[in-house]
Amino acid sequence: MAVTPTSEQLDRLRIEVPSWAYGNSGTRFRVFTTPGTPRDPFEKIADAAEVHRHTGLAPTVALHYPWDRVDEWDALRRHAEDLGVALGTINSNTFQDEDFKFGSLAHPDARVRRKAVDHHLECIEVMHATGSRDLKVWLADGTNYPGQDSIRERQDRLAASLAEIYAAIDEEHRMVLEYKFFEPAFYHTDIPDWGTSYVHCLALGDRAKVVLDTGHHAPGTNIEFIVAQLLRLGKLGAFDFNSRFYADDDLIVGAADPFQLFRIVTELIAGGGYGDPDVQLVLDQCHNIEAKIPGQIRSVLNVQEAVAKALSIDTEALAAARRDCDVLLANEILMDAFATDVRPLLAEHRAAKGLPEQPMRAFLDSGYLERTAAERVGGTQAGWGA
Ligand code: LRH
Ligand code: MN
Ligand code: MN
Repeated sequence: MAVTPTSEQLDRLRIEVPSWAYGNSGTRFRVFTTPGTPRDPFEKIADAAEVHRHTGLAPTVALHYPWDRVDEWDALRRHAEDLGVALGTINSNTFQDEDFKFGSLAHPDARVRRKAVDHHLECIEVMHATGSRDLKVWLADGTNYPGQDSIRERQDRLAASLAEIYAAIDEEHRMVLEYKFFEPAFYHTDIPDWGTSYVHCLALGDRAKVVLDTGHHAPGTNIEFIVAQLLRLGKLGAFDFNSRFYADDDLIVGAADPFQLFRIVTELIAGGGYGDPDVQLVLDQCHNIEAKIPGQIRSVLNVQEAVAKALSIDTEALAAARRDCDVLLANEILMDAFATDVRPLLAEHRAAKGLPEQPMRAFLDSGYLERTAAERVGGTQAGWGA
């Protein structure tokens, strides 16, 4: 039988939402626009604040630089605070500049590497102004054809570039390094897997940690194993949550495979990462065809449901079944928790905190979408294809 999570356990959930989820996005075929799309970072923050207002789960917003660039960072920071949220992770961007066609931090030309390192130094300046803790580095670096460049030399250049950036972050900052096994490079990428990210982080120091984006693995990869291992090693810095059917689809987390999400958060909890501010849970998604704020609300609620189910595992009974090597019982205990309908419990939990029991309904009834659609004309793209 499953157990009931306490409200103190449920209260430990914090999810960071990405500014780029509120902008228009699409595939390489077309970007469809949505009425009321934010026209600048201030409006993106306002939209993100709606997610937190209705769910109480999303107190910080990740920025992508220079997709999000403002003249007055202080003003953006105050704007966020006035709306009850804070600015979070700063994501660097080394994939949309003409100079980065053949790579950035691993590029064969020292001039280009200098430019890529300088971009990160600029991101660190932004972090000072926004009060952010984490610098998230994801690189599009890699090659398309065997022989195109030396895999080994690219690793050495990458290590040197990362070391220079790491030396520039403050004591209270962290560098979180994301891996991805393909795209936009298709033969090899320079940080394809958690192991490669891990060896670079290990060389850099304690404040360098691995980012696990759930859409960045080969099909069939056991992601919860990676979660368990990185937690064991003290090197899991953050998640980028999304779901995928085929490639890096960036769909709503928990939409494609809710059982996988449950297994991932089960390992997160078991490994002591749940509620630990050093393991940041971030969404990295695009809402190409669905409404964006509701898409984000659905996402954080999906994570909350998965967490509540994982907290419903009878851990004592599970430990006993494992000791007895009772395979079927251990599996049944886990599946009991997964099969539990946690929605009534979560509605009660929200009501007790003065939040709407049904956040999605409350948001749709608030008139925010209609208001912003009337007020905002000419919303911007998230950055993809911009
Ligand atoms: C790359 C990625 C990375 C980027 C984001 C927009 O696929 O996951 O995290 O910063 O998408
Ligand atoms: Mn990502
Ligand atoms: Mn991605």
